[in-house]
Amino acid sequence: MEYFKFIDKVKYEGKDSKNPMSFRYYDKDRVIMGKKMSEHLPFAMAWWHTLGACGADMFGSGTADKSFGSEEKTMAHARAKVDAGFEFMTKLGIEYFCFHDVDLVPESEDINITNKRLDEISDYILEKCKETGIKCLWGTANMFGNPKFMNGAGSTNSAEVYCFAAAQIKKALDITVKLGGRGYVFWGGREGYETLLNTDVKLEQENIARLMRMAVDYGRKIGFKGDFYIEPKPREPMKHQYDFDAATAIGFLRRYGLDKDFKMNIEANHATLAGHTFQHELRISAVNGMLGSIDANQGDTLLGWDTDEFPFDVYEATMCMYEVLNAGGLTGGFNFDAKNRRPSNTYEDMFYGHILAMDTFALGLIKAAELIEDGRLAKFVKEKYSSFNEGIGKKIVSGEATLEELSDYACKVGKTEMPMSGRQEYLETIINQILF
Ligand code: XLS
Ligand code: NI
Ligand code: NI
Repeated sequence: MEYFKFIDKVKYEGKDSKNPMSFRYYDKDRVIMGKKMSEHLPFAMAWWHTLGACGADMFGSGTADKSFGSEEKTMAHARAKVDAGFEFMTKLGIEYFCFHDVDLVPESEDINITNKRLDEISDYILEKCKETGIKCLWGTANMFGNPKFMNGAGSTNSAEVYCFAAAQIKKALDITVKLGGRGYVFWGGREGYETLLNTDVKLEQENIARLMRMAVDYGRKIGFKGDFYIEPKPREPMKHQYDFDAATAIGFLRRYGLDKDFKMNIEANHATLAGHTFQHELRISAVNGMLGSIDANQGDTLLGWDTDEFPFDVYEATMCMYEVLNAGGLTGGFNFDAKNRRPSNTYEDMFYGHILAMDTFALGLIKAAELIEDGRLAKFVKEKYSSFNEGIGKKIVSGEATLEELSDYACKVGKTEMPMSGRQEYLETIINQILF
């Protein structure tokens, strides 16, 4: 069955095209800095938003119909979602997808039944992958939706619930490996607390680390060669989440010796919820050698929650791609963890959302490459720190200097000059000049 009859294939038509079902900037074979756009930008569809989210919010039920012609919460519906999803990705030229276990099949109260369903659907997905060349970017286990995870999964107070979390991770890893996934994500939505009055933070964090360690051991045992990711987010649903931001998550991974197997999956909207820019989170991950993958969405500065909008801010996308190019690319990809606004409730809107996002990142890539080729930004930064290239600066950087020595140096100089100007406004002018 064909679900999206109104479009055969979304094609690149160039920046002046007025055809809403076309790309203005995403030209997959265009070569930028020696690599095809499609290689720079491994885009992924998020199973949960695109095939599952109907626009329900706290005040009203869904507006979009995602039944795909079958009865919801049945295996027939699960299969219809696979069909619709692969048709959708093929028509857009999206080569990857991301999933939670429970996005794929209706969850039963008995985990054995759910697992059987997962085996069945993943066989079907694997067939589709072979047929189309579409691949899995990453998988994950939803350990936040089911009521039993009310106190967390790795951080739960119930050892039995902890075992159910382990069972879900094991199965989600099996499927990720089966589908050739590049990565496996931990997003700890309930791994945190509402109040410290009832929380043993030390035990909870240690237990989360133990669960991650077991996941790594099992994953490597079954031949998973990809990266494990933590997707930091400061809050929502919990008041405080342990993986607050990249710096916190990286510190945690190092503390528990997990840093060799894990990288960051940075989501734009989570960065801003943490009071950072998207670029900040990417840079912190990159300088620690842990920039793995990206959840490419956008928040709303006027709203304090994870709105998961399709990204349209070219400035943000440019700075993101600037970080990614400077880091030498991603081992993961760009997952559109984004959903249509509630009133955008048609199949066409699903396409428009992804076209918008793909074009935004394509344009960001083009502009970031121009910034790098232009070279003024990098040159300025180099110059700004040039005092560390020689003399006492060089000695500091090499680690040879002592505090006494530096003190003697300062006392000898007596009075220092002001450091070189930061020139922010001049640099921002360069960005505008390249962008427009
Ligand atoms: C929620 C998260 C979630 C993860 C996967 O805020 O972004 O969707 O990406 O569990
Ligand atoms: Ni996400
Ligand atoms: Ni999110």
